[in-house]
This record gives sequence, structure tokens and C-alpha cells, in this order.
Amino acid sequence: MLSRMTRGAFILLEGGDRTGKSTQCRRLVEYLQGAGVAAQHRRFPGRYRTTTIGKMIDAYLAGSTQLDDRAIHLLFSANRWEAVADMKAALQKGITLVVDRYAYSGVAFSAAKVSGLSLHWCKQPDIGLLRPDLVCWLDMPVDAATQRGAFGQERYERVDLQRRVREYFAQLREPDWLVLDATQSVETVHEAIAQHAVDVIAVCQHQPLREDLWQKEEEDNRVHEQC
Ligand code: DGP
Repeated sequence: MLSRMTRGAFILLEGGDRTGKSTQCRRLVEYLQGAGVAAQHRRFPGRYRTTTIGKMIDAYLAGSTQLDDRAIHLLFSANRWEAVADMKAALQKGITLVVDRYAYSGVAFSAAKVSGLSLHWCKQPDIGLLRPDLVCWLDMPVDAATQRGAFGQERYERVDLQRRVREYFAQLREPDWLVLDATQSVETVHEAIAQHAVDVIAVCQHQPLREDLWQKEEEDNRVHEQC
């Protein structure tokens, strides 16, 4: 007998600080649940902050510990890897995950630091992670984001760094990303995300999970090096 088991979709919201990701994640989960879709909210490094690695990241973000830029980069990545089993289990149960930040933030924020870590180096530890079915990039000029409440309170909330983060998101952007002007109203942004999310959930429910983040690019690089 053919299995009628369907999987949930991995929907990711990415972007700089204060672009409205958390609000949009909550709105999308509420909308999907209201429409009868099993959906849950995850955030990095959020729910997974209870782990030893998560606590180290918290202490670093709060400024109570200092770490080498490479060391904290690897910890952020390890925090994603330790979440994989939980995420896979949820997706395979048919639960759609709406995720606030992931490896793209990981690369953009680390590469944006003055120590000048390359994009190539930053991507390495996340190669082979679960690949999102939909990436929504909430994009807005940094000057507009700084006008939003409480900007400047966290470690990375500096205008120069956020500008470089935005540039790195632009470099990481893939052709199938949904790019949203995050200066629009909450409702307008929500409607665009919700419409795409519903389409993606329908398309990917019978497809296997994609555990190959940045893998193709890495294989292409290897072939190129061998030529
Ligand atoms: P948030 O709780 O989403 O506001 O994230 C806290 C800060 O941590 C934010 O400035 C972005 C940054 N951040 C999130 N994920 C990563 C990551 O994987 N690597 C680095 N270097 N920074 C990250």
C-alpha cells in the first residue's frame, strides 16, 4: 500500500535586526493554525537556548562572555545541528515549522564582523543541514530599522554591522527566495508570506525532506577544483 503520510514544510524568515521577523512568524503560525494546518514556531538561537550550547550563545549575546569570532560561529552552527533531530521529527509528523533565523543569519552576521571571515569559510559548518522549503527575506534599509523600538540594545545592533549584514544577505540570496519590503505594513507583508506558505506546504507535502543545505554548491566547487 502506498504511504499517505505527508510531511510539513520548513518555512524560514530571515533578515537583519528589527525587520519584523518575530511578529511575522507569530502571525503566520496563527494564520496556518486557524486554517487547520499543524504549524509550530521555532527560532534560532531561541527554543534551543536551553541546551549547553544555547546557554553559551546567550551569555555571548548578553556580553557576559567574550569568544573568538570563529568559536562563536561554530557554536551557532552547532546549535542548529543539535536541533535537527527535533525539527525532522516534527516535519515528518506533518507539522509545518515557521523558523525565525537560521544558517543564512549565521553566515551573514559572522561574515559582517570586522575580522573578515569569508562567506566560504562561514558556510562550511552548516553544509548538509535541513534546507528550507521557503526562504522569506524581510529586507529594509538599515536606517529605517534603527528607527524601530529598542534598536541598539543587543551586541550586533550597530548601524555599520547591520549594513554589512544586509549586503551579505544579498549575496546569499537564491533565485527562489521571497524578498519582501519590510517597510510595508505588517498586514501587507503577512499576506504575501501566507500566500506563498500555503503554496509551498501543498507542493512539498509528498516530497522527501531536503538535507542538503549548500551541498550542491560545495560539490560544484570540488569539481571545479579538480578540473
Ligand atoms: P535574535 O534573538 O533573533 O534577535 O538574534 C540575536 C542576535 O544574534 C541578532 O543580532 C542576530 C544574531 N544571530 C542570530 N543567529 C546568528 C548566527 O547564527 N550567527 C551569528 N554570528 N549571529 C547570529
